[in-house]
Amino acid sequence: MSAAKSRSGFDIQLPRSLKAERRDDIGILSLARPEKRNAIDDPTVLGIETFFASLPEGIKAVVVRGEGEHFCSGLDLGELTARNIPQGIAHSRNWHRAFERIEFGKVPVVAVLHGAVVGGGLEIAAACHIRVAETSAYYALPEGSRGIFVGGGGAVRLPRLIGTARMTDMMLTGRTYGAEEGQAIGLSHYLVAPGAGLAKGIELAERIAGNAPMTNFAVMQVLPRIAESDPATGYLTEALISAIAQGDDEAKERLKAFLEKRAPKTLRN
Ligand code: 1HE
Repeated sequence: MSAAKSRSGFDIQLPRSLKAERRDDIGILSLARPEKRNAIDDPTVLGIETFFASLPEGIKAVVVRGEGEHFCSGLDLGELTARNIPQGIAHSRNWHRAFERIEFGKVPVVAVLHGAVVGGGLEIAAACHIRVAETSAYYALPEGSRGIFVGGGGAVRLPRLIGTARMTDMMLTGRTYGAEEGQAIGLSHYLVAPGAGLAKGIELAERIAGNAPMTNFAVMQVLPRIAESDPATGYLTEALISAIAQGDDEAKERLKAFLEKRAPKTLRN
């Protein structure tokens, strides 16, 4: 374990496989085990949970990236053989807890993807709110060929992103998607040149950080729940959260700024 505070601005202990860095109100979490292609072992999962559970005040968005040639090769397969069934269930539940901290944590998270985004790596990416892919990125679910199944929330999140049929194909046939195909089917939101992902991720995180906090809260916490509700519950919840958001002082100031021509117009960017 290494203390992260003095160098990075984060007062937490992280395993060596993770590095945290603060750039003003943006946190950057790097998967930092490139010699194992950022394979995720138990300390890394716990470290991800700790990082997102203990984000300091003032961090308004986070970027997750991988060091080396690949974003993440998924579960550390070396650990797998040692587990029995109850331990396997507990292990999967650890991943669920950690990635829940990403999806329903304090701030929006931008994933910057390159190289292999496979297995558990794709599951982390799916838990993030925005995905930026470099053209080197490719996506796979090798669980099928390894005789196992996804265990990091992929069975819930990936069908919502790309559909059950595509996920079935990836798992049964080992089909991979390249970066352009991934962009076309909705795995990534943005596609950028090799090496340009981090800058794009930070640019997007800064934009997110500039939103009213209530808007980010509503988009992260309420929108996914509305999307999963029956329409009547969804409309009611939407009415409630939109009234709460617009009642906040920040919203009032932003609307006033627009009416007084002090705020930017909504132009094509
Ligand atoms: C690993 C892992 C790993 C690399 N666990 N050690 N994931 C997979 O099935 C993908 C497995 N990995 C690969 O297919 C390849 O490593 C890559 C395509 C990602 C990269 O290839 P390459 O040629 O750049 O690297 P490499 O030579 O294969 O790997 C370098 C080292 O990393 C090597 O160890 P070394 O001691 O021989 O140097 C590899 O063994 C090691 N390594 N990937 C352990 N994943 C919650 S459930 C989630 C379930 C899953 O994620 S299943 C999918 C697992």
